Amino acid sequence: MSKLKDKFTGLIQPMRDDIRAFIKEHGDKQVSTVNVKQVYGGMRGVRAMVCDTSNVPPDKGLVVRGIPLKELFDTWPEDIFWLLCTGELPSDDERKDLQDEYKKYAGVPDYVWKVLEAMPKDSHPMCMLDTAILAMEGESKYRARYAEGMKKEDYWEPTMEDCMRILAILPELAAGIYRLRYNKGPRIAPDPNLDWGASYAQMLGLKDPDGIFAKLMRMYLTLHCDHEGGNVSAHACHCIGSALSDPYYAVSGGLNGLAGPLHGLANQECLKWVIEVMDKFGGAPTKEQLEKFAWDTLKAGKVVPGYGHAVLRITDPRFDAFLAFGKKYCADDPVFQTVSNVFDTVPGVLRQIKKIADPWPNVDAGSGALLYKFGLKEFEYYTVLFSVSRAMGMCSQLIVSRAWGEPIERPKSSTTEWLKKFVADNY
Ligand code: CMX
Repeated sequence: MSKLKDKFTGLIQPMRDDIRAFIKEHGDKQVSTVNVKQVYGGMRGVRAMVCDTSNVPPDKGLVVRGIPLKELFDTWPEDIFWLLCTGELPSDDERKDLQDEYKKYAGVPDYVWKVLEAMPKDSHPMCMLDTAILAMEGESKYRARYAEGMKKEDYWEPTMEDCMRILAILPELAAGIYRLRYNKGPRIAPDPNLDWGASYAQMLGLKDPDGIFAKLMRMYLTLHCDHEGGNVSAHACHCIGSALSDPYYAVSGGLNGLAGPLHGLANQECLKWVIEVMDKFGGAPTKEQLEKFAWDTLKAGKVVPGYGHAVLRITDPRFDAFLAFGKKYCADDPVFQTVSNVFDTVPGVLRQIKKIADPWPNVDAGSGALLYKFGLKEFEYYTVLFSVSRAMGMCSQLIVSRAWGEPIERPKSSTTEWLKKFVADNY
């Protein structure tokens, strides 16, 4: 048994007992109310689901299992997955065991490459990634065990096994998609001596003589790991998983949500916006030029990508981490300087628009400039990097929900007619 499985096994019964006792004693206590605006407004702020892997206080940003993200900036992604699942950071020994598990589960099957090679040459890399994960569904241990009549208490175990397989192949799969989609030459085989993040960096095949890109990749994969349960991708994955669809279905489905421009795709849109403004003004623009470009974007009815958030009301700490990394390693780079100047300018513009609840940068505002600097210039690929990391959050959330026995998700919808009648009858 892997050390992660072993550790998690010990956590399950206390977690089940705790949740069951809590529901039994306090099940009828009210935690949230819902008004008409929220019903029509994407359920914003409605507390109606559980996620114990992380939470996002609006004034703090991501907190992973009680640890604020700013204390985790230098943590390796392997440690983050362990933390998400167990609530504790691993020892060196435990991290090594998890890395060995990834190696055990590694290896993208040939048929997956054939599926990807058969897709149209201009397929979006997110569509390729999600298709590839779905194509592997036949491997699901969860589905096989369910068909054999596995007991409900055991659901988490093959869920974890499927998740380990998905996480183990993701860097190789994502790097292979990069090389195939952008004609970068043959795929690069994984180096078994490298960690999860460095191995992904190496398989992308970009020049990295000083190992700084590998460092960036580790940080990138750490920062994007999870963002509580209600965001589109986590929620989609969770909802699919609640029907007991296996993790291949659920993670692929969740990542389809990440591919939306209001969510994970904003990182491709963001750097595009920065490059457009630089092209327009022939280099790093002045503050006045940036302000005008932001206003022009807004007047054209478009969003300024990378700014605003459904939950956060501060500068995203993930943005802070990228900004600090950029200041350390690429302070002279004009694209990075522009990103930094956008940060000094755009919030002042967005603050003047009353309806915008959060004028501050989110995670997507800073990462692209750094990737660009290290030669990863294909914007459309950026959400794939986000996905490799976010799969850790999705997988850990699936494992935890299966472990405590969360039921199928089924909120009640209403027709507009019903809502109008309800208001007329009751107010
Ligand atoms: N530029 C222009 N308008 C913005 C804006 C921005 N950056 N942020 C919010 N608004 C607008 C909304 O579009 C909305 O307008 P309408 O009422 O006309 O539809 C209004 O302000 C109110 O929105 P809000 O309550 O502040 O924000 P929401 O919770 O509705 O939406 C988000 C949040 C992220 C979708 C929105 O801020 C946005 O579109 N930002 C730009 C895209 C982006 O960066 N997305 C990535 C988010 C991080 C992630 O999930 O990966």
